[in-house]
Amino acid sequence: MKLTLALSKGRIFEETAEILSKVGIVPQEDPEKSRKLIIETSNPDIRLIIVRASDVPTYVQFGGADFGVAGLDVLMEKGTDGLYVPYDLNIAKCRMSVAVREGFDYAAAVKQGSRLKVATKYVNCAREHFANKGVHIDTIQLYGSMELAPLVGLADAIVDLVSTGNTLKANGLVEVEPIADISARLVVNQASYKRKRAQLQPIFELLK
Ligand code: PRT
Ligand code: MG
Repeated sequence: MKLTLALSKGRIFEETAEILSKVGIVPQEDPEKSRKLIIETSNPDIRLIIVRASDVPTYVQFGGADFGVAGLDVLMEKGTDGLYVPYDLNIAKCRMSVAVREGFDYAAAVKQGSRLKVATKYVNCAREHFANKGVHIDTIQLYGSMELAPLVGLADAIVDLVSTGNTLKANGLVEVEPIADISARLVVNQASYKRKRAQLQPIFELLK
């Protein structure tokens, strides 16, 4: 039986491919160069599909892929219904944080009980984080370039991923509160896990 692994382009693909290649499973094309969405590997029983990072859980949940690699940020935001999430792969690490414009007194705003406008791709995570703090927020859903929102007055704060902090710095923003440590997780289709376990388990051991 052929196994299909769902990956997103960029850091998830690169870091997963690096692990796979150590055990001789080598992608036959580079998704940054090829337009192909289905990529065969040197192992005839394993193929890759290339999807948006936020679509990985959907493909796996509905059986478009047997397993996949998804950021914890995506899983926190969309939930893990219908997925088996066995391992932290410890790759694509970063943190989810609250950031504001330099000079914006976040602590004072929180203390005063001000209502904050928060721009983010992660509206569910943001709502939960601020609800736990007892801070009222209005969320503004964005799909990218969140760092811009406080600079043009769209929002008081953003909830975004930070790794080196260079993007925030380059845009005059500061990280004021960590929300969660993020890394990539293995996600598995529950039916595949039952039917193809003998084939999947050795690959899990390698990835782990
Ligand atoms: O691009 P697309 O909308 O399809 O999806 P995506 O942007 O979520 O995909 P991608 O490939 O950028 O990220 C895939 C996964 O990598 C995310 O879901 C995270 O789990 C993980 N990851 C790890 C990161 C980062 N580190 C990261 N730094 N994802 C995004 N970033 C971005 C961040 O959003 C910010 O814009 O990088 C910028 C900050 O980086 P620094 O180093 O300047 O702090
Ligand atoms: Mg991206």
